Amino acid sequence: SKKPVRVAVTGAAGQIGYALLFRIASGEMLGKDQPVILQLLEIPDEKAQKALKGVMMELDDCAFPLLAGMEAHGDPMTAFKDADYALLVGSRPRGPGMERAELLAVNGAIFTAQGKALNAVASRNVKVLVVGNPANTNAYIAMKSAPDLPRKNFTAMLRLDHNRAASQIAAKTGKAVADIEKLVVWGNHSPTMYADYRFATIKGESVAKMINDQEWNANTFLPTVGKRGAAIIEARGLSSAASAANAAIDHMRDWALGTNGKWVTMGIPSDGQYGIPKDTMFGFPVTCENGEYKLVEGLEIDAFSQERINKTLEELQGEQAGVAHLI
Ligand code: NAX
Repeated sequence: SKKPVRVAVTGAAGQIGYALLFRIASGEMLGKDQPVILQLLEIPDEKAQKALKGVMMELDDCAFPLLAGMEAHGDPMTAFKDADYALLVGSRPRGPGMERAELLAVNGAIFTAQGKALNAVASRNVKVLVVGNPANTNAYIAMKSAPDLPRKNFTAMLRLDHNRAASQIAAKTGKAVADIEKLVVWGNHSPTMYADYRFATIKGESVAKMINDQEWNANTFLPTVGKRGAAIIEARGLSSAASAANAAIDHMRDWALGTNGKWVTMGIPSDGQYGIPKDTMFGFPVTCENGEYKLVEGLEIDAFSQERINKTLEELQGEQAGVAHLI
């Protein structure tokens, strides 16, 4: 049997944590033959630590055969020790009346500390996924705070946007969501993201030709995907949690186990492709193989797409400028 791998999860007592940990422990993320040790981080606050203990009691009560160990932590320096995977979910949500700059500053402090801790104690091959918002910029801060780790180890979650886009396309075309390939979401995990189905196919047929409605694309599809998070809050009274956890599982599983040539969307540090400045943590189409992602290069960018890409890039550059003093 395989040697257990160490999976660190932050914000482990939160909503997404509750939808995520049980699936990691049951083998849905890294495979049904891969034992895992969960290294769970919460803020040192007594209430959060107590809630975390409660979640761990429930994990115990599942008697998962693949759960080889479990630890509670209040400090990233111990939580990330030898971690092979790190899912950075915990962050400070925007409070009432909180300015964007303030949000960036408090999260900047969290992700510089966590980046430094990963740099100091994690496995040199650690695969990091940042879920906590603003996800792209938090991932950028963590990457910049971990100079001894390869840049490519740091990613941000765009997969929820990708899955949301796929689901909208399936509904529009009346086709099975499982048959959609070559979908891309460019840019920031925010309403400015650009979900792009120009290359997408369903059983080899062009989705763009099937839909053939630029008005729907610009005025229904993109706003629906972009504002889906707000629509969930409006309906549920709470932000997306199970779908976010599901996207995190999809992202990590595909990165670790491969996509068999299929495209998926990951937020990764740019190497300058598609005119995106180096190091910008940007949603791109990738394929994964042998534990590495590879950018899909050479796609044609038309005028409408360029305009959308510029807009989401501009937003990200604004966020990066807002945290420049931290890194
Ligand atoms: P919750 O508020 O339910 O849980 C967050 C947990 O993180 C809390 O238990 C809190 O104590 C903990 N935490 C805060 N700071 C921490 C730190 N420095 N170290 C360790 N733990 C810390 O939020 P939840 O609904 O679980 O959402 C978590 C994050 O995901 C939020 O930032 C949210 O905005 C973000 N999301 C990102 C998505 C994406 O697609 N990238 C989609 C869903 C979600 O909105």
